[in-house]
Amino acid sequence: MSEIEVDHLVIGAGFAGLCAAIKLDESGERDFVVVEKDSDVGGTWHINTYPGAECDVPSQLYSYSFALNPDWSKVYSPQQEIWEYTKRVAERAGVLDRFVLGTAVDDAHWDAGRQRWLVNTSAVGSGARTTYAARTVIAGSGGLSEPSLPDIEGIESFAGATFHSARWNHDVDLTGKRVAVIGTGASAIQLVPEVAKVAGRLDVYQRTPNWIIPRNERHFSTLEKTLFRHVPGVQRAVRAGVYAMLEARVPAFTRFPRAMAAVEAQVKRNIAQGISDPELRAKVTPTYRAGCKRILVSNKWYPALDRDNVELITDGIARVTPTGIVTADGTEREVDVLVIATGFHVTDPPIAQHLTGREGRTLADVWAKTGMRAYKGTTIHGFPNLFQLVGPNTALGHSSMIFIIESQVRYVVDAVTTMRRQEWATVEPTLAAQEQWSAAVQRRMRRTVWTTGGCASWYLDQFGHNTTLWPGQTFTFRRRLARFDPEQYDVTALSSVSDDKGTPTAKEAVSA
Ligand code: N01
Repeated sequence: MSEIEVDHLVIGAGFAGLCAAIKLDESGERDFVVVEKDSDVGGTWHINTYPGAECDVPSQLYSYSFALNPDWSKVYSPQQEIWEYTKRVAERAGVLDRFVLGTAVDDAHWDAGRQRWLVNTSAVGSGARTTYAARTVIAGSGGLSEPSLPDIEGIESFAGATFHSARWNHDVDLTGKRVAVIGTGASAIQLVPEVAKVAGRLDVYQRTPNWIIPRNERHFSTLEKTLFRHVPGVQRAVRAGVYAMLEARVPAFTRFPRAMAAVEAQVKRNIAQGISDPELRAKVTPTYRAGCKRILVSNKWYPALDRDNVELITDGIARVTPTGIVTADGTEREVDVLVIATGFHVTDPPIAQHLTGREGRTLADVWAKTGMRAYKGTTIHGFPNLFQLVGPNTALGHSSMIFIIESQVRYVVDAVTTMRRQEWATVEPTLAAQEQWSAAVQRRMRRTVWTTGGCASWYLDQFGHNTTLWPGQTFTFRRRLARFDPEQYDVTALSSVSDDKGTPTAKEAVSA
């Protein structure tokens, strides 16, 4: 197995990994590789190709601040456009020569003697293995990358086609078929209206209804796009307006959940407009406070449920048989295709099983005991020189994750350039710093709608703590991460032990 020394190894080529690569490069930190198991850049926007996949954050904000796109076709961009945008940004930035696509990170462990992460990778398909010895690892593998499959009796016995929303099988023609969709979250509400148009019959299995607000759906006019492209400041002003509008909603989530009553009234109007049957209206009306689970955005979901070929089933699923689904009341509905839209492993990210820190324990082991914890959502005690993008308590339910990613990447780049300047080999947050940060975040959770709203959600971990979301405005997060703060870290100087084994640099190896 070959070994390559690099300064930085980035895991994942989605929005987070790509941002890290671009900003490392701009800062002069050019000796890095980005290892991505998928065959292209784009992360979730390359992988999620289910029909109807679109962003539910307005396009003007769902882009990098350093790469505005005047050509978005619509207020909410479709998946293909966002994926093409990430490709374009990567090409223009000139960083693709250091991307190792189609290669999975098998495991990574901290080698204290060499003061490096040893990262074992294997090429998808050929299985060819390469080890990278990296000073830092920047994990951008995403919180929504590993499908969570439901533990339903008999599901593996189903004889028809079955696939997860995030692994859509385009070879299966749904025209005229009997299709079942399990789950009614953000992915399901986008794909169900599209599948309903072609399926013979569509059974939608709902465990809990969501609050779904209407969306301002429209295409940008040629005049708007011309202004965005040619008149300085126009697009930035629109973006700032969208940002301010979304941030204005934060207090209702974090401090005044009762204000969500206004959202609930708006959703009820949306339901009344979309659904004629009172019984069906009752089934889709949630009984918990809006915002407790992610508020969804759609004009198509309720009308889709109202179609004659669609049935919303709210009896729990008892088991799956080779030919269909049996609900708790004993009814069996036969289906040809089973679509699993049950979300992702969020509070137990699989990448954590593959990272072994200073004390020989995996991050998954550490987090199994404490829940996910990281200093500023980014660095982790016991895991020197590891930077986690979209780490604990950095996700958002109200705005664009790209703002958070850029904030974290600034912090990481400041950290690695400080390390180089100060000739530090390692930085690791103190346990006290990490604990204080986590405790402060959890204190802020107490009044939030995610804690008080009366729902079970994937934001919460096995201890009932919300270790997923940032409980505040995004500009507060950015301010807290404005500069790397070595006073909260244990640092070690570059060791006298040379680890330069004359192995090729990242750029030489990738282009070889
Ligand atoms: O997943 P989800 P998703 N039996 O976890 C149900 C992002 N996203 O893929 O609510 C039966 O939201 C579960 O029911 P319940 C976005 O951040 C963004 O839809 O737990 N049902 C729920 O209905 C989003 O939040 C966009 O009771 C089971 C559904 O499955 C995140 O991805 C678009 C079950 C899972 O919903 C995840 O969305 C799409 C079981 N055993 C997604 N287990 C954008 O537009 C789970 N469910 C940016």
